This record gives sequence, C-alpha cells and structure tokens, in this order.
Amino acid sequence: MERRKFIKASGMIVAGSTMDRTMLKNIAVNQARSPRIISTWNFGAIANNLAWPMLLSGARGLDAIEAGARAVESDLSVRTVGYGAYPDRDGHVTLDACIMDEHGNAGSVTFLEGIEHPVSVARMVMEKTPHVMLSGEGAYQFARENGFPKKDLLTPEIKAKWEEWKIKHHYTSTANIENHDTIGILCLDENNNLSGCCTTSGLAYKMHGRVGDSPIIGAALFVDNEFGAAVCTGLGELVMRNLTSFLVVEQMRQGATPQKACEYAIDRVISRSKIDKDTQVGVIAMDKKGNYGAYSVLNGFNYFLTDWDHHRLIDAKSRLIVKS
Ligand code: SD4
Repeated sequence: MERRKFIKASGMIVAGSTMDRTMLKNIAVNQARSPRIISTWNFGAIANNLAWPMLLSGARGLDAIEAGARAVESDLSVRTVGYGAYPDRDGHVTLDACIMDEHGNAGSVTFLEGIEHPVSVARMVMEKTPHVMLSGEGAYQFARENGFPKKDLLTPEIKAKWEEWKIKHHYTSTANIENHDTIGILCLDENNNLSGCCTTSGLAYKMHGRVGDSPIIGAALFVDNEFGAAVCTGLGELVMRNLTSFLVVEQMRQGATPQKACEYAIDRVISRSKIDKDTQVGVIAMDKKGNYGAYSVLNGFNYFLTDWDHHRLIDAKSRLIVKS
C-alpha cells in the first residue's frame, strides 16, 4: 500500500497532536528505518496490522509484537497457531512460544495446553520468574496462577479433521510442507530497540510430547539488540539441530547483511540435513539499522513487511525450487 494511504488507513493522522511530532521525528530519522516490523507468512499481516499503529504511537517494540502475536493466536483462520490449531496425534493442542526483549532477556513455554496466549505466558516467565523456560503442566499451572483463563483450544471443525486424519493416516505422524507454520515477529521500535517472538502449535498430528524449535532460544528466535534479530519457521527438527537464529545473528555480528546472514544459515541447514520436498525451513532477520532479509530452503516461504513505506507480503528467495 502506498505510504500516505496506509498512514490514513491506520487512522494515525491526528492534527496538532503528539502523533504529528512522532511522525515528523520518524520522517527525519527515516535512515534508521524505524519503526519497522516483519512477520512470517501471510498471516504476518494480522500481527502487523495490530502492532504497527502501536509502534507509530511510540509503544515499546515488545508490547507491539506481543499484541501482534496474540492476534494471530486468537485467529481461527490460522490453524497452526493458538486457538483453533491442529492437535497432536492424540487430539491435544500443545503450544510452544518464546519472546526476547531488547535487553537480551528471554522467556519461553513448551508443550502448553489449554491456554490461548502462550506468547504472553512466555513473556511472564521472562519478567516474573528467575527462569527462561517452563514446560507442560508447570507452564499451565504458572499461567493459571497468573490469571490466564483455561480454554479448550480444539475447535469442533479441527476435531473433525483430526478424526478424519486418524482414519486415513493410521496414527502415523509425518511432517509435510502443509501442516505447520509459526508466526515469528521481529521489530525495530521508535527507540531503535530490537525485539522478537514466535508462537505455534508445531507440526499437526505430531507425537504427543513433541516440542519443536519455537520455544528454544537460539533455535527459532534470537535477539541481540546490538547487532540484529532472527526468527525461524518450518521443520523445527532441522532448526534445533543447527541453532539457526543464533547463527544468523552471529553472522550479522561479524558484518553480514541480514540477507547474507539468512542465506549462510539456510545453507548450513541444507549441508547438515537430509533435504526433500517437505523439509522447509524459512528465516527472517533484521539488523540494528532496520535492514532486513529472508531466505528459505524451499520456495514458497513469505513474510509481511510493514514500515513507513510498505505494508505488503514479500516472497522470500530460496536455495532450492520445488515444482508443484
Ligand atoms: C515446529 N517450527 O514446531 C515449528 C513449526 C513451524 O512453520 O514453524 N512451521 O517445528
């Protein structure tokens, strides 16, 4: 969307207000390219639509990305995140999420059931406990004690699909390119601080107890506010074995652009994995100046960019091309 129209559509033109000063300041420092937000997949639009007006009004990046992730967690059309997501092969919707702030703090939850907003529980783990990661029953208890309501996340529609799957697939878990997708969000806020988060139900019909890369700091998500941030999506087993987001950020630390850093890390995944038409991994990255990049093992990965000049879905380049 063209910039003027987008600002208008966001309802952010407020004559003579603080907003004008914010906008002017941003135009003046546009070289720093903040605020800017990138989110994985087309449903990144849901996150960015919510986070962008917050960023424009000077919100801390962490608040904006959490709000964006929560919107995706609640969206019934997204079947791989939060409420309405596919269950594991035993019919349990189990969720993984993590978050990192500009100070290098991190929080994460794994194998969490019955709570709609794992990203917010992860944030609370980061802010209210001496730990980084809580799992399963313990994470659930912590969430309930801190006021998160209990919710049945398996909708009747998805339950019916799971029952169909059980008959067709004889209870055999397989990863394929169509049954997973994580919302991963990175942002540079108005104060030029980087933060990031991701949240997912993992692979549809996975084995009960399976945890993916999404709650693992350094695998799916890493933020170093001095150099850059990266977040991954795709087949978590490949990401966990290669600590892909950490590798991307380390490449940026050594001077690589976000794009080159993503390519380096994806090439590492390819060189250390058995790759076929279902082994997708995608990564997006942003550096301290707001430069961004993305890359994937296979074609088909995309991400949503929102800043002063853009509000659009971008196809990532990939190392390999699978023809459909
Ligand atoms: C997982 N990485 O649990 C997640 C799923 C995902 O795109 O992102 N898919 O392995």
